[in-house]
Amino acid sequence: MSALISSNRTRVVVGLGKTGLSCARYLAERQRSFKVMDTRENPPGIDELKAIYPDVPVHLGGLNPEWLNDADELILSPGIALATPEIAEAVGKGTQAIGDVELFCREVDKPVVAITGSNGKSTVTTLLGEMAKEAGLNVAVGGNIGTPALELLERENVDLYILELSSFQLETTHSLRAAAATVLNISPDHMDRYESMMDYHKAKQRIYRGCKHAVYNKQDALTVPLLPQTVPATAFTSAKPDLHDYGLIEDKEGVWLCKGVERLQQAAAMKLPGRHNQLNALAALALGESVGIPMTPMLETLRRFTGLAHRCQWVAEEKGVVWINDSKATNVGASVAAIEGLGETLAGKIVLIAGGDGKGADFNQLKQPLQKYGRKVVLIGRDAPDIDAAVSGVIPVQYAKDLAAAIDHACEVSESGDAVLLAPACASFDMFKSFEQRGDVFTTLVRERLV
Ligand code: UMA
Ligand code: ADP
Repeated sequence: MSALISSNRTRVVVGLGKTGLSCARYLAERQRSFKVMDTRENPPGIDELKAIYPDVPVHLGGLNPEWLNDADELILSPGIALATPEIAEAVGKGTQAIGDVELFCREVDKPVVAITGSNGKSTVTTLLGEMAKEAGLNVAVGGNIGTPALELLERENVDLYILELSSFQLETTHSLRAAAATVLNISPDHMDRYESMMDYHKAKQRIYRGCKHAVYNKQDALTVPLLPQTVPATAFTSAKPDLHDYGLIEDKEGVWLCKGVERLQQAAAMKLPGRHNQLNALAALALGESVGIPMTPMLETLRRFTGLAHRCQWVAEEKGVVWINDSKATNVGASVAAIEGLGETLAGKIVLIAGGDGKGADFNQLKQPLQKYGRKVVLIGRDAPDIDAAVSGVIPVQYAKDLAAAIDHACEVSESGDAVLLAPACASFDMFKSFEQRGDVFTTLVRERLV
């Protein structure tokens, strides 16, 4: 342990979740001294820290202002806001606040693609990772998606790093300098942590700092990089693209993913459903191209990638009806995005399976998209009557006693060209352990029903 006090610099790792533990490991392996603190009495990483580094000073159950103020550097976990009074005070006195991604950036020596946005981050991050693999690259994918960035540095012979970054992580990252960076879209999120949309926007924009190539959403002004014009940038759009941008062109054969006037592939060849996923695909193509991934393997990946589990995930197709699992739609906004995104792309209509624990939500926002794109709503779960009350004036509604009965009913009423969409607009806890279990049950039952 004496090796851990070989540096005079005083560091405090704040937070002992996944991120804090990855920082502790990283620092210890490099013989850099540090202390650890967490406001929780029993943070998730404590047993492992004690087992591997028993001599590291640890403060639990609150923040220790003395340690914070005496430190040269605070390494903040994303769950700790910079605005926390004790942190802000220390920073005001000259202590530097960084995060795990900053430590990663200081050491990484291969290109990094950085992806943020309010929605679609995990989808684009995973898709681009698959494209890079298909092209034969040794790719390391992590960040907010689950594997802390510093753990990726332990992998050998990596050609390309792909990081999903949250606004929380971007706040404490100063030296990103990504080979390619994108903000996919911006809509209100985490407003409990930000004073205004402007602050949230400012945090997201940090992803572009020092980047070699920016990719942005032409239809979302907040994603446009606030950078000098000399930095190369590519836009994506659901409209017809300009010469060097990515977009969609519709002709009598259908919708095409395009670069400028070049038709790359029909959108219908993708398994990822919905207009929002076509935008995600265009963003991934633009990012991939800017770091030299050839087009052929990228398009090949688009044809087979079925998406992440529980997020508008393609489950099956039979008799012209496609079955989609969007169990992650645990609130009204997510269901609306799925109904609109899918609805625009269908020849037929949507049979929506919804209901569960509504958390007191107002379901009226479902009315308009259901009126436009819906064939029928099949309701399950505790708060089914609340959804019924909101939408029954615009669309036929059927109650089902459980998910299996809902699937049976959806099977009977759907027609060729339709989609049956599980996007419950509710949490799952009245009937299931989690949204993941709800989605798994749906997938299993649908596949059994259709074979
Ligand atoms: N916490 C305390 N006291 C502390 C430290 C944390 O109460 O001293 C709380 C936080 O407020 C939070 C929880 O503990 O509610 C976890 O925080 P953490 O910073 O320890 O989180 P990690 O386990 O390190 O996981 C983090 C990301 N979590 C958050 O940003 C809250 C994970 O994203 C990420 O996968 C992981 O690092 C690896 O990079 C999760 C997430 O929900 C999935 N992200 C948000 C989102 O996607 O919307 C931003
Ligand atoms: P994130 O990692 O940003 O939470 P995910 O890829 O996990 O994003 O998708 C979460 C939800 O957001 C999905 O249920 C999906 O319906 C919706 N979504 C995905 N991509 C987009 C997009 N480009 N625009 C709007 N909504 C999206």
